[in-house]
Amino acid sequence: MTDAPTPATIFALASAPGRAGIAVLRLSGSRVHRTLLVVVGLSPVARRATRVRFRDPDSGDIIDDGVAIYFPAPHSYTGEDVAEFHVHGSRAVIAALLEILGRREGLRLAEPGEFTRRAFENGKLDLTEAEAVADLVDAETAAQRRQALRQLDGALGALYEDWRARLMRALARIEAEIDFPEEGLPPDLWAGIRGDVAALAAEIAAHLADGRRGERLRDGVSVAIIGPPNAGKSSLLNALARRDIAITSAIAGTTRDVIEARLDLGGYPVLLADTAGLRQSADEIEQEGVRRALARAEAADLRLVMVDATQPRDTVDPRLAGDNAIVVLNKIDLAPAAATDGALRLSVTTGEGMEALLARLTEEVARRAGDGSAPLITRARHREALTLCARSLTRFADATLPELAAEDLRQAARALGRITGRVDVEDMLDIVFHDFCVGK
Ligand SMILES: Nc1nc2c(ncn2[C@@H]2O[C@H](COP(=O)(O)OP(=O)(O)OP(=O)(O)O)[C@@H](O)[C@H]2O)c(=O)[nH]1
Ligand SMILES: [Mg+2]
Repeated sequence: MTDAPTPATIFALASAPGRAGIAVLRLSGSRVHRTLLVVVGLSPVARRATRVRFRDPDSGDIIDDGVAIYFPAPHSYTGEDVAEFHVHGSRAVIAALLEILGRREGLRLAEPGEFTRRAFENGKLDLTEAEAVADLVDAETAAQRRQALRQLDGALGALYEDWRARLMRALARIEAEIDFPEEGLPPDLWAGIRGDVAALAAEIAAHLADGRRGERLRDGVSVAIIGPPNAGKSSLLNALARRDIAITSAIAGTTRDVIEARLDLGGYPVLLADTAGLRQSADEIEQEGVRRALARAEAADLRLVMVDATQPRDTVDPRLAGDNAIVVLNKIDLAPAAATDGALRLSVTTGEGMEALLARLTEEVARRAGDGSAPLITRARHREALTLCARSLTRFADATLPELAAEDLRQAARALGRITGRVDVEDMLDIVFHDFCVGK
C-alpha cells in the first residue's frame, strides 16, 4: 500500500468578490504554516487575530496591512491547518494576494465547496451539515436561515443517525439468530424486533409525508398569478415586488412570457410568477403564452386567480381553483358593487384589499413551508434515500427467513447512511454485534 499523496493546500477569497471594507482570504492544507512564514513573516499564535503586514516574498513589496489568524489542525473548519487573511477589500489587494499565493509551490485555488468537502472528509461535518453550509450561505429569508442553521447544528443528521442506530440494533439481534442457530431466537424476541422496526417504519413514513415543507422552504414556495387578460396580474406582481418588473397596459394580451420575482413574505421565500392572460387567441405567440401560463399554474404550489370586477365573471377554470387557489377580484375601485362570491376584493391601483391579500397569502405560504423549527427533509437526495429505506422496511415486514430479513435491514440502514455520508455499515455492525455477543 502506498501513502495517498498529500492534498494540495488550497486558497480562495472567502468573502464576496468586489470592493468592500474588508475581504477574507482563506487557506487550508499542510503548507499553510510555511506560507504564513513567508507572506506575513511570522507564525501567529493559534486562533488569535494578529496584526500583520502582507508581503510579496519574491519582490519584498508590502501588499497590505491587516490581520492574520492561524487555526492549526485539527481544530479548524476543514480539520487541516487553516489561515485567514483579513485584508482591505480592494480589487488590487485581493488580486495581488491571490497572485502571490498562486505562485507558491503546492498551493492552488480551491474548487467550489472544496473547504467544506475537506471538512466532511476529515469528519468535521456530515453530509447534511455540509449541505446546510451551502443553504445558510444561500438563505434569503429568516425561516430559510433558521432551517439551515438547525441542519448545520446536526438536527437532521442526528435524526437519521438515530434511526440508523436503531436499525443496526435490530440487525444485530437477527444476526445473533443466524450465527447461533442451535440457540434459536425466542419467538417473543422476534416479535419484539418486528415491533421495533414497524415503529421505526411508521416514523419514517410520517417524516416522508411532510408535504415537502422543508424542500419548499429551501427552494421557495411557487405562486402563480393567473386569470383573464387585462385583469391586473402584472400590476399585482409589480406591487408585491415593489419594483416595475412587468410591462402593464390597458391592451389585453400584454404579457406573453412567464415573469418571475422573488419575494420575502414574513420570512418565507416566495417565487411569484406573472403569466399571460388566458383567452382563445389566433395569435401564435399569445397561444404559446397561454400554454406556458397554464403549465406554470398547474406546477405552482399556490395560485392567485385574478378576475376583473368590471368584466362579466366567467366561471373560474376548475383546474385553477380549488384548495390551492386564492381568488382575487381586482379593480374593485371601478366596480365597488361587484358580487364577490368569496373572492378577496382588491384594487391594485388604490391599494384597497392589499393588506388582506398579503395576510392571506403569507398564511397560505406559511402552511406550505416549514418554519425551520423542526428537522425536515430539505433535498430530493434525502427523500430518495428515505424512500429506499422505507421500501426495504416494507420488504423486511414480509420476510420470513432471518437471512433475508437481515439483508433488508442492512439495505435500509445503508440508505440512511448515504444521507449523512456514513456508509461504514459493516464497522458499526462489528461494534454493535460484538457488544451483543459479549453481553450474552
Ligand atoms: N382602475 C384600476 N385599474 C387597474 C387596476 N389594476 C390594474 N389596472 C389597470 O388595468 C390594466 C391592465 O393591467 P395589467 O396589470 O397589464 O393586466 P394583466 O392582467 O397583466 O394583463 P395581460 O398581461 O394582458 O394578461 C392597466 O392599464 C392597469 O393600470 C385596479 O385595481 N384598478
Ligand atoms: Mg400582464
